[in-house]
Amino acid sequence: MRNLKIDGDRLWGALMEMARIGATEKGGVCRLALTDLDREGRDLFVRWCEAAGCTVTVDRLGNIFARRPGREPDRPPVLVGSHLDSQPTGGRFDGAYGVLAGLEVVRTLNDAGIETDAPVEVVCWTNEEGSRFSPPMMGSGAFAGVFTEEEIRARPDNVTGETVGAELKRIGYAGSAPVGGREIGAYFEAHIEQGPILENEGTTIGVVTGAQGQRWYEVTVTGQEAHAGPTPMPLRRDALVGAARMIDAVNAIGNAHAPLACATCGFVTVKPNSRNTIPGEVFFTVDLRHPDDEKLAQMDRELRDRCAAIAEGAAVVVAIDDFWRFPATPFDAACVAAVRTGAEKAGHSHRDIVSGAGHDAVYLARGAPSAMVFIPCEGGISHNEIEAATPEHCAAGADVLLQAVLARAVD
Ligand code: HGY
Ligand code: MN
Ligand code: MN
Repeated sequence: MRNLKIDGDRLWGALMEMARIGATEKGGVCRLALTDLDREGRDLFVRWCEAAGCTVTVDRLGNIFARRPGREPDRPPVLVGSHLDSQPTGGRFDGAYGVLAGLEVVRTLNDAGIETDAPVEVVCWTNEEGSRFSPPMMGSGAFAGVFTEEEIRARPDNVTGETVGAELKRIGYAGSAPVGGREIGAYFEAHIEQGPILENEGTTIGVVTGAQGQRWYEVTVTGQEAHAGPTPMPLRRDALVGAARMIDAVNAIGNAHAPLACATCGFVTVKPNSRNTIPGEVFFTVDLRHPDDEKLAQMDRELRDRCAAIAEGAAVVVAIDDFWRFPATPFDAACVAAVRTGAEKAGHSHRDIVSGAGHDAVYLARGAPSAMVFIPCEGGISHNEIEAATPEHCAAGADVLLQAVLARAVD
C-alpha cells in the first residue's frame, strides 16, 4: 500500500464545493459555529460520508463521526478529521482541509478495496475556533473530558447570548451518542500551517511534534462615564484610556519574549460607545502563547503586574479572568513517526514543527495517541479571507495522512 495515492482532483473539488458554503466576497468563508451555514457544511459532509458507505453518528455536542468498518469491529478506531466552523473572516482551508482530507482517505481506501483491521472514523468536531462561542476546541475538549457537557451547552454566543445547547438543537445537531468515553486507537489531523515556516523553506510537509501552550483572558476595565466636554482631564476615570494602555502592554510583553512568544488582543467592546461620553467600561480579550510553559507563566505575571499598575495610574479598576488555558502539548512519538515515514514514503520534503495554533488534536492527545500533518499556506496567512493553499500541497498532505492512517489501522 506504499504507493497508494489519494485522488487530488477529487479532494480539491470537495474543498472548493465546501468553500461555497459561507463564501465571502474576498474569497474566504464565514461559517461561524452552529449557524445555519455551519449546518449546511455539516449536512454536505454527512451526505458525502454516507455516499462513501460510512455509518454516521452525531454525539450530544454535535461532533460528527463517519465510521468505515474494519475487520475487527471492536478494535479502537483510528480517527481522522478536524473542524468545519470558521473565523468570521476565515479561509477556505482552516479546518475544512483536515475534514475533507480525512474523507478523501476513506474514498481512496474504498477505491482500492482495502479492508483495514481497525475501523476508520472521519470526524468533524464542534466549534474548534472559539470565535462565536468561547473557549475554542469545545467538541474535542468535551470528548477528551476537559469540559463537561453541561458547561459547554451553557456557553453563550459572545455577542447575542444564544447558548451552544440551544443552537445545537436549532440546527439539528444535538445528537444522541455519548460524548467521549470510548477508546481511540489513534488520531490524525491534517491542517494548513497557518504560519510562514514551511513556505519560506520550500518544504511540503510539517511533521507536527506538538503544540505551544495558550492562555486566554477576559479583562474588564471599569472607570466612570462622564461628559466629554465639562469634565477636566485630571478628573477623568477613562476606561478606554486604561484599556488602551493595557493592550499596548500586552503587545510589549509579546515582544519582550520574542521570538517564540505571541500576545494578541482581538476582541474589544466599549460602553457606552458614544463619542461624547467618557467610556465607563471596556471589555477586551487577551491571547498569550509560548512553547515553554515557564515562559507563559512569566508572561502571565507580567500581564497582571502591568495591568494593575496601569489601572492605578489611570484611576480605573481592572478585573482579569484567566478563563481558559492549555499547556504546551507534545504529540505521540509513534504517531509522529508514522507521519514522518508517510512523508518519506510519499516522497515529500518534510521537517518537524511545533504548532503555533491550537487544534482539536491537542485535546485528543490527552486520551489517544495523536499527531498532525501540516502543509504550507500562501504567505503563512490564515484567519484571513485570502488564506490559500495549492492543490498539490493539499494532495501531498492527504497522501501523508493516508499513510499515517494505514500505519495504525492495518497490521
Ligand atoms: O486559536 C487557535 O489557535 C485556533 O485557530 N483555534
Ligand atoms: Mn483550525
Ligand atoms: Mn482557526
